[in-house]
Amino acid sequence: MSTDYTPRPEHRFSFGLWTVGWQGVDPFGVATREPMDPAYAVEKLAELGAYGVTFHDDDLFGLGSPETDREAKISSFRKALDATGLIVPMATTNLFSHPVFKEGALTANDRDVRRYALRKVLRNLDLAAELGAKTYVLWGGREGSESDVAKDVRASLDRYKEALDILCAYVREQGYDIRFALEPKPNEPRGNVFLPTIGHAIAFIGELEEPDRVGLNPEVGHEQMAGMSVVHGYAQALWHKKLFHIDLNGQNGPRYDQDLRFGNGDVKTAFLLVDLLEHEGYDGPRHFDFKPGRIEDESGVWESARACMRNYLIFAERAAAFRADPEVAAAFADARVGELSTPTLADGESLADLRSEEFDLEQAALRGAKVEKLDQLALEHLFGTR
Ligand SMILES: [Mn+2]
Repeated sequence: MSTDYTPRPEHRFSFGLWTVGWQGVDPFGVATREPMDPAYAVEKLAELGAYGVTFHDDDLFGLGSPETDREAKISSFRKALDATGLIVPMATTNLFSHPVFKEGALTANDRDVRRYALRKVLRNLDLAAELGAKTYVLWGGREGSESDVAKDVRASLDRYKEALDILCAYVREQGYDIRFALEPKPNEPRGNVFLPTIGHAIAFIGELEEPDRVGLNPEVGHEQMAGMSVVHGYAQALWHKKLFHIDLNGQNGPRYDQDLRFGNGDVKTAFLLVDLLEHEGYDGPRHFDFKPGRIEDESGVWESARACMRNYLIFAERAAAFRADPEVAAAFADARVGELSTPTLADGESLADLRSEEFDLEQAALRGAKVEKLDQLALEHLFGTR
């Protein structure tokens, strides 16, 4: 990783058009910034050192826009991609903004809405394939309910599975090199959203017809909204080989979805997450799904986008220094962190061997875990005092 913290294409940083293009509309206030032309966003992101840009269908062309208009907008976007060399690693569908999706999209009670939602995904999948996207994200923001009376959860999961099975079969039949990534979120905009955490989503994927084609796109803030450990969740997704894509941002605990720039919010978690991604060889895009503060003008938008990437590079450099420190290596050994990778039973060992083993219960119980020193060393590397 770079030590001058300058983002470059080889770092594989990507941004959603909806992030830098966010106009600042929130539940209490109207837009504070002008709409941003996607081609302009592409140029600026390339200038800043990103390698990729991602989009919802509706970020590129308004829902229901005439065919000629749609083609013109795609062509302008494509020209900007060609001119800058930026790629489209991921695309997704907006199944949440239009009022038609207010009660759900792929899991709406209204079958006609479900059929429309499926058509909308299929159409944008074709565009995603054309633009070379390898990952297709599904965030079911409206898939859920406020009332447990009015939603049959098991039927909803049947319909969610049906949709995923149809989409997987379509991608396979078309020969598209695309995998799907589900994005868990516990709530917001719905009172309760289906597949609320990484764990729920992984269990659901196991029930699909083509589970290998479906993984996760976990978002830092979403796991924290659910009160979950981000590092544990991402690590478990890696363990299941389901970490297809990531959404990096910042959040302060379980409250509304803050989408702060990466590094703002829970800094220690951000540091340990980057350590995990770098150390465990995550090789997908480093994708930011954040909202530049509503209180900023356009210069603040680019300042925060640049800072997302810079913070990632700083954390990566700090994590490498942490792992290269001999005192840290000794502290890892004292805390027996490596010992956990040794199987509990040796090869060929019998349960009789296990049962007959001598063990000084009282002595073992007295032993300290030696975690405090290791944790403090991690903090000092993060603080830059080592
Ligand atoms: Mn979010």
